[in-house]
Amino acid sequence: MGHKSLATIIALQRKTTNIRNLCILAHVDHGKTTLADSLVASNGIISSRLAGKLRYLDSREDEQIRGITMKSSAISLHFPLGMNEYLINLIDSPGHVDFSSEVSTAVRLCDGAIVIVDAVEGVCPQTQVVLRQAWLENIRPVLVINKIDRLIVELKLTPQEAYIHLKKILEQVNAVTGTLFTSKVMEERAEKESEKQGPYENSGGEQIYDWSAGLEDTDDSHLYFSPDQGNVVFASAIDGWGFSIHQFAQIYSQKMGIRVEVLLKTLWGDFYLNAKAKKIMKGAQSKGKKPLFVQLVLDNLWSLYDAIVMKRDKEKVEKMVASLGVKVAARDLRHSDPKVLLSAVCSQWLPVSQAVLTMVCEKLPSPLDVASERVEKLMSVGARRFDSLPERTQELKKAFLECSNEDAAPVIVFVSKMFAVDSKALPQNKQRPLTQEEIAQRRELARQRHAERLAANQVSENPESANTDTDVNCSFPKGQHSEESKEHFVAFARVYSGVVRRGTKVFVLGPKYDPAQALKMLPEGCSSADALPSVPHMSCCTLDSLYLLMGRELEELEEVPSGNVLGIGGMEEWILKSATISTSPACPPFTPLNFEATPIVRVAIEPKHPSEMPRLVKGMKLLNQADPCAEVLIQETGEHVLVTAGEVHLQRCLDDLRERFAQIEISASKPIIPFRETVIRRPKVDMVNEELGKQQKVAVIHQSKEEQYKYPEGVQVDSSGLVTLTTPNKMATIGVRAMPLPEEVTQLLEANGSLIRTMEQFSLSMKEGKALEINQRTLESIQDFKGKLESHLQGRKWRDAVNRIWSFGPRRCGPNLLLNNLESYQRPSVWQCLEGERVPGTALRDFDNSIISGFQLATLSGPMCEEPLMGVCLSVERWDMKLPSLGSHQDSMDGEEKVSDGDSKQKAAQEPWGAAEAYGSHNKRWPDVSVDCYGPFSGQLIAAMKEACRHAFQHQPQRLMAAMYTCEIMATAEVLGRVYGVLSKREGRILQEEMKEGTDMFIIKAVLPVAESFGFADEIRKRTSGLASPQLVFSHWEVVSSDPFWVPTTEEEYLHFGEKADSSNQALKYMNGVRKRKGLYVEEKIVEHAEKQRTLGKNK
Ligand SMILES: Nc1nc2c(ncn2[C@@H]2O[C@H](COP(=O)(O)OP(=O)(O)OP(=O)(O)O)[C@@H](O)[C@H]2O)c(=O)[nH]1
Ligand SMILES: [Mg+2]
Repeated sequence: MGHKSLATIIALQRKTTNIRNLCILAHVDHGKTTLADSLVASNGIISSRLAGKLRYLDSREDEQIRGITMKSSAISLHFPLGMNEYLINLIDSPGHVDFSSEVSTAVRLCDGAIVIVDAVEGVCPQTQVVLRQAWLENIRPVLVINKIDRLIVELKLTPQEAYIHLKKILEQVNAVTGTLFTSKVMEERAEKESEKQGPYENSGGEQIYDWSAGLEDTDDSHLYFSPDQGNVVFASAIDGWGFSIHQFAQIYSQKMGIRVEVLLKTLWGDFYLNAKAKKIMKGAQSKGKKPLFVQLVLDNLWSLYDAIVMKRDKEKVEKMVASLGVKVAARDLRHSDPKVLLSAVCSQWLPVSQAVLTMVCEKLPSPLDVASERVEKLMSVGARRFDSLPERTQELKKAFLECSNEDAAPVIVFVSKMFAVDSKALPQNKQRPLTQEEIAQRRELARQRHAERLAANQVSENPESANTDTDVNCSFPKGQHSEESKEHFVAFARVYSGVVRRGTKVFVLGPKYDPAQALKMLPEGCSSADALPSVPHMSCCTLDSLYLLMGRELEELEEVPSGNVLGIGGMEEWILKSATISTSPACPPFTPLNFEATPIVRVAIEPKHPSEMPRLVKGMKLLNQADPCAEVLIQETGEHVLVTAGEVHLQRCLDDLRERFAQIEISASKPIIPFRETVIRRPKVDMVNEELGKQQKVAVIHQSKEEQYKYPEGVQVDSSGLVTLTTPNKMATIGVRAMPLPEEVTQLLEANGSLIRTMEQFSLSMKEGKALEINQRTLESIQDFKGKLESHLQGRKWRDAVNRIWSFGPRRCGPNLLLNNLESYQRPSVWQCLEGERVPGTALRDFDNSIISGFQLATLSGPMCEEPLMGVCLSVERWDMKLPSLGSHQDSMDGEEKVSDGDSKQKAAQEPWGAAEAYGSHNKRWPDVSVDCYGPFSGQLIAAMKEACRHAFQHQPQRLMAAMYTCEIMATAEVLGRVYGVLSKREGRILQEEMKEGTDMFIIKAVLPVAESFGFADEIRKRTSGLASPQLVFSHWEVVSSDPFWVPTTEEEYLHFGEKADSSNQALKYMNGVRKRKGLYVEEKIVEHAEKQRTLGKNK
């Protein structure tokens, strides 16, 4: 990068109104990096001939080889427009689903986005996702419809057809925006409503609300993409052209003498030119006329392509070139590839960078235009609301809005990710081109040395040695080599307020930092330079290097004013993945990034040579830091596990580990596929779909009698499925029954994990005697959640179940329920927080917690293959306790007598021996009871509860649940059959198939088990010669229909499957796979009557 342009950029960084921070978002392969190339070329960083081919921002080798972007990277460009100069901080993001976390990190730092849509493929799944992400972050999008050349060359549409096609694409995009907008208005309205309700509730005032209100009086016209609004550009990034209708309006207003404003309104839409009347009229479609857009814009483009690419009509081309007034080099005219000529003409006539950057500068907001709504959203974490933050924190909102460059303004920086760079790439280690004086100086030095050497050797030679240049190179400071292998991390960040300078001391605030807590601990008016007491999630450090991000290169900077994107070096010790940096301790941590992808693919990693383990561990740590989405953990088995978002992401992480972070040979296990275990209702039909009639039932009963055998001593199962178990010391007996939960309930539980966790925290704090404050909005969602649960848990079996919930599991927030169906035991409900009057410290029956712990353990790993349970309800129907002191009393104690009322503990708290009175029917002191909570007995109870749950589970028909991906595949009719073939081979299921309008493509929506997905994308690509490439996104858990424990019992089944029934059983295969991996016992059929195969002819 030349010094001049660096100086320009540094100067522009201070003109906040002229800064645009934006990212390019799109579905995979819609041309983001290609477009970025054209924009980069406009600054002379790469040659315009190479633009579109180089993919400059794809700086990694694997990105170039695979042709997809994997990391988002930033570059700063300057752009003169009229009297103004603009600074564009551009971030290119990946489109592949596996890397959607990189998109989140990019979107957070921007104020606007260029959304690209492929003119042929239209709106694709990732397009919707990125539009949603832009929406969630409150950033404004503009649209580029790219690859229009494909409509001409590939689809061979006429201009009229192309116009209709483009209109449809715009409608699709606007439909997505529309849905997002309506949902937001609804949400806001509901929020306002709830705020209003507060005082009304007390006054008892009745409110009638009009449900459609809010939508009508909110102006949404600026949200939609429309060429006449100036927020749409039509382009072909690869051929280097692009335009907005403004450009054509300008051209034709001069030619035809129509005012620009009129043309702007009519160039896009149902208008046509009445040549006779010299007027623009409405109703082109109904009158069968050519719309203006076709006549004035598309026709020209089409004839240009026709002349240059299709017909190669030299004369016509020359005429056109002359009439367009562009200059084309003679060698381009003669070039054998017509595309060269095409881009030479087009990039002068309608340069894409001009069109896109003009739109960006005019339509996207500068950092100063940040909406106050966005600031509040960024500042309030989790359930906390902006107005509940400390006052000093709220004051910082002003700093955000002002985005001031004054020295007095507090520095606020957000780091959205850390990325690794080679130490060679750092500017301080780079070989800087020498200035003239330095070269002269060095030459002089070398000459002197040379002369000295000559004198020493006393050999007379020509002093003008030819080697001076090499000497110059050699005289670089040594000592870089030792550092070379070290990884350097650069923080990808943006300044929201103040000026960041090198050497500034700052606070680094982790995502869990709480300003309210810190402000209480820290002295008033302290700064990061003072010696301060340690505050959780806060550390102090000095910023030692600041960089301008220039794609593959970094330029060192002294200071960065607010509103700019920057890189910060030397932060690896303070920041893991993301952080907030500020000079004020009142600054809240920014809301966490919205990650769309769930990391689901896990592999265990080992070094090839065991001695290299420490390097692997170190390498994995680095990888964890360098990737926003990858997770690294050590499993209970001691394996080092890497969790990634998908196969491509996994591949990249492994490559990174091998070549960069660990630099050792590693071997990765096959992907570890997660499963869930569940129970279902007893099936009414057998495996051959025959109803289980009376006759066959005999066989089934026979079988279940055999099952009885499996239960160890002390476990009793009655015919209704109630499993009763007594602890080894015979002091407690527990009866548990397992039932399947309705599917909707499981989904509801899964979706509301964080609410359940809040409820759990509340119950915990109640137990400790304090009441945790939960804000109104969270309470409402809890109420809503409870209501939904009640509506799904209907029927005799579930009577009052919601109020009887004892706990959720595993980890106290999972998709399984523990119900308290004990007649005699009333415990505080899990919905405590909803109850008006709160009595902290309500006591529980002793050992209540042991029951919960047992349930947690049981749900964390089920009996089939030690995977977590899902969708199971365990209901406790018996819990008898015999206390040692009462050992002589043989009467069954059903709890009530002994532990009747809730205040036993309260009393116990007041007087140490009070507990005895609670057990007072015998008036005997039993001091050990409170102590015993920690003793071996609670352990026995936990174990008994766990066992009871497991047996109860096993008594029901058990099933595995598999994780499912959804995928959307676009394929042409010819390869459709092969796509189906691959899908059905891998147990996939087609959900939907439709034809994409205006093309010969089919869109297939399918679900596919994660377990079958490895190599799927590759296989599809190979089988269809690269025409179809699926994007796999985790969607849900699904019950695998086959029973892993199935053996033929009915006659029909014997008939169908034979005695051994050794045809493949999908569930059994999965289950045994997991068991084998975990080192559990696997019951496998050994070949029983093996016969040696003989080659009969020979032996006889
Ligand atoms: N015909 C045509 N092809 C294009 C155009 N723009 C890009 N391409 C091609 O589309 C392919 C993908 O382009 P990229 O720029 O890598 O796409 P991307 O959106 O950056 O892809 P990811 O970063 O992987 O999401 C490349 O082969 C380009 O040559 C265009 O305007 N017309
Ligand atoms: Mg790309």
